[in-house]
Amino acid sequence: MAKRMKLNFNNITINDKSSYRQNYCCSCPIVHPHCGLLKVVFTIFDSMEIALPAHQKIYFASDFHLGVPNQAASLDRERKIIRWLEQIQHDAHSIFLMGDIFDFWFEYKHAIPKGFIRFQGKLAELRDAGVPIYFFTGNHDMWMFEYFTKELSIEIFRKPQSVSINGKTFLIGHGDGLGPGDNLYKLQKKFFDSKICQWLFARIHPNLGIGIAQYWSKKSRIANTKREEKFLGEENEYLLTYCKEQEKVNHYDFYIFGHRHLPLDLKVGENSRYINLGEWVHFDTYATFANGDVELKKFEAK
Ligand SMILES: [Mn+2]
Repeated sequence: MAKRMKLNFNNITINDKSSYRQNYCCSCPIVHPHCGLLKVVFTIFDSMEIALPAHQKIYFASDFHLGVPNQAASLDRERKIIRWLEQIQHDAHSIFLMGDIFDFWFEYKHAIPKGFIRFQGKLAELRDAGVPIYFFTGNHDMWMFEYFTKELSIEIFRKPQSVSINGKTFLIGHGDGLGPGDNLYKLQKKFFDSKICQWLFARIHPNLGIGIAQYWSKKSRIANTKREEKFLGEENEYLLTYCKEQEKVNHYDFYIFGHRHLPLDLKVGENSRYINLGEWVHFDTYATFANGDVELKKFEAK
């Protein structure tokens, strides 16, 4: 039985399962009875329930990539994000920040990286005003540990989460490492996620460690892409493939992910949609949930 834990947020219950459970498509856990191949393993995700009052909205955004391509451009983007937070705070029931918020982040035992102070201040103000903020780690900021939770009372999630809002079901997460292929990345993620890797990185002096990380960061896709990402077609959008596979096992009304850097609103099944949040370097897109529906929007759309 899952242990139910009441958090200090209004109208929100989090099912705190002590371990990850896995669900198989039939009784044999390893080999598929029809094709003989290793079976796809589906995860039953930890779940959260939210009761959303009629006059409020839930906001979702991801991939701010604060820090790239340089300090001046990042600061402009940070100010834009603050304008967005100021605009939404009057009706925000809660805010889901869904990964790659920072292009690089590492918490040392007694120090955090310089910068992004306006953004952190704004998050503090929202939290102090009672707005719940949920922070999902992305592949660029997976090294967030306890600081945001201790300093800002912001819950950190490292894996996709199943959320029920007024009876609608959501699967939400950053989106990295899901779907077919990209095995090298999945292996890398396991390594970077490991305690030993994090312990070793923390032993490097920050002048060097953060310097190396920023060098790598500047080589990333988003720091070097002059134009936005393009739609690859339904067959080649791996997160859509993931949603369709997941839908065979567990139905969700909405799948909300980031990571793809392309705002998308695609049909997964008859009553199921996949929404990608885009990013804030080219698109400035975010999603809202209100009145039983998810809408993808652009901030300061011309
Ligand atoms: Mn990203």
